Amino acid sequence: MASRVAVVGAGPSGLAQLHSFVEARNQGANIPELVCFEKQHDWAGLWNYTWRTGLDEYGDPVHGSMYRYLWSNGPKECLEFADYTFAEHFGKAIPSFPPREVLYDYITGRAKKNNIRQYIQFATAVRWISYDETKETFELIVETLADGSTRTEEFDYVIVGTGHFSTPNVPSFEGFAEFPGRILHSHDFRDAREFAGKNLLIVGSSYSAEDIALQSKKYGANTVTITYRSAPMGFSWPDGIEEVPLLRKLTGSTAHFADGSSREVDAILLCTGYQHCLNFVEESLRLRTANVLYTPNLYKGVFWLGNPKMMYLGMQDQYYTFTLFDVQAWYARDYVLGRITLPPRAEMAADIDAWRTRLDGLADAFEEIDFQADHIADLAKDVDYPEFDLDLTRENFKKWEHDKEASITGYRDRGFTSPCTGSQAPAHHTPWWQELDDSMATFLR
Ligand code: FAD
Ligand code: NA7
Repeated sequence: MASRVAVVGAGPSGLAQLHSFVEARNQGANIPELVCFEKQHDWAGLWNYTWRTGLDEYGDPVHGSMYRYLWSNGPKECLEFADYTFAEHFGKAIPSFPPREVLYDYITGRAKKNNIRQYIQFATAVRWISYDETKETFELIVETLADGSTRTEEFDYVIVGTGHFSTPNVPSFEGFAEFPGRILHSHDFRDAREFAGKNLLIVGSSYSAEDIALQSKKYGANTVTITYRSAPMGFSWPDGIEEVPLLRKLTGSTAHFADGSSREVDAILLCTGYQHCLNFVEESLRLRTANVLYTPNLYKGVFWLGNPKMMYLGMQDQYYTFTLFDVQAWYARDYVLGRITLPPRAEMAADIDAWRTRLDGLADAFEEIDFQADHIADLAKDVDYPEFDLDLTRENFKKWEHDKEASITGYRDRGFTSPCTGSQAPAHHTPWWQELDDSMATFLR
């Protein structure tokens, strides 16, 4: 039985980890000492909105990448906690695509129910994680941000849940240095109203590009041009949004594209994704990966191959989010509690290889959804995470993909069936494309 477990980060992943241990304790298990370090002042990670950009009040990079008026981009019926349903939290059925504040309330609602806060040291950043081979323990150097004091603490296990959508990937293009308008990465995007009346250029063709393009138009941008590197998203965009091939260069405020076309733009938004930044982890324990559905070197997507007492949660690209973090947390917990024994290293390596080979062969989003659902099933079969209808979530995600093809401005008006309660979500009272108020009070009205 371990004596001390460090959880780094109190976002949805870290909270899932703490919650899983408390659930085991509620069922009579002895649990180790838990210490969660969270560098922000509050919990829920990215869902804890901040107006700040750049550096925070302590000179640290701001973690937050979420923006005002952000609504869930997938159905809530694909991320529902199996042991804490939306119906339980809100006391009634709610529509399928809640705004950020509603999901924040839901995530923190479960954490409050189990009094998780007691384990978290806020405004405390982990600066370095290393492993002492002789003592067989981890050493964490942590900093209390308020006074800059540091200390070293020892742990038997470390579970890192620090997210990977906070350190922007920022490419440069010819002419950027002379561009007369604002150039920013989606990490620093906060309020679409800033671009009302403007002609916006968006670089990228994934979730951020899609959502920020729509949102900017919704809140008054004059035109939005989306420039793609590999392929266009290909949705039926509303008037004023258009996709063009990759940006070649800027001359002044004129953007020139690979197909020879050009247009005048007032501001440029780089929706070019994020980097996994785990620079507080010593080299031999540090995950290095692109944003993929199955990372190298993590057995079951969780256990560091070189030392499985070092665990990572939520490091994959994500169709599934909270459900994935939950089953990963349950699995990590059961390993720490000695309920699960991991196979020898060669077997773990072969298992990772098999998943990654399958990943290489995936043809489309539908196969990717099944792949990540299978990852969840692979974990869930070994732990006592409460049952829910995983196959229904696959169907929900696939229907969602079709809904987006049918109407990119209307897909959030659809309702889905809960994999936990079987109940059908009601329609929102106002179509998303017309709804400018994203407050919880208005959403739940
Ligand atoms: P995070 O939420 O990033 O939390 C990590 C925590 O670790 C943070 O609180 C951070 O402060 C802390 N931390 C980091 N470094 C340290 C350190 N060194 N020491 C101490 N603490 C540290 N998912 C959905 O399901 N639906 C959506 O609609 C959706 N929209 C998204 C929109 C945007 C713009 C982005 C960027 C992501 C979105 N996501 C969405 C995905 C999101 O990644 C997950 O929902 C979820 O927030 C991931 O949880 P996490 O705990 O792994 O990471
Ligand atoms: P993603 O999903 O990692 O996508 C990054 C996009 O940026 C992708 O379309 C890339 O093009 C594009 N990209 C990256 N580098 C470049 C350069 N140099 N030039 C042009 N385009 C580039 O990140 P997102 O921010 O969209 O989504 C991450 C999370 O945030 C997600 O969970 C959302 O819910 C919110 P590619 O297609 O590879 O050619």
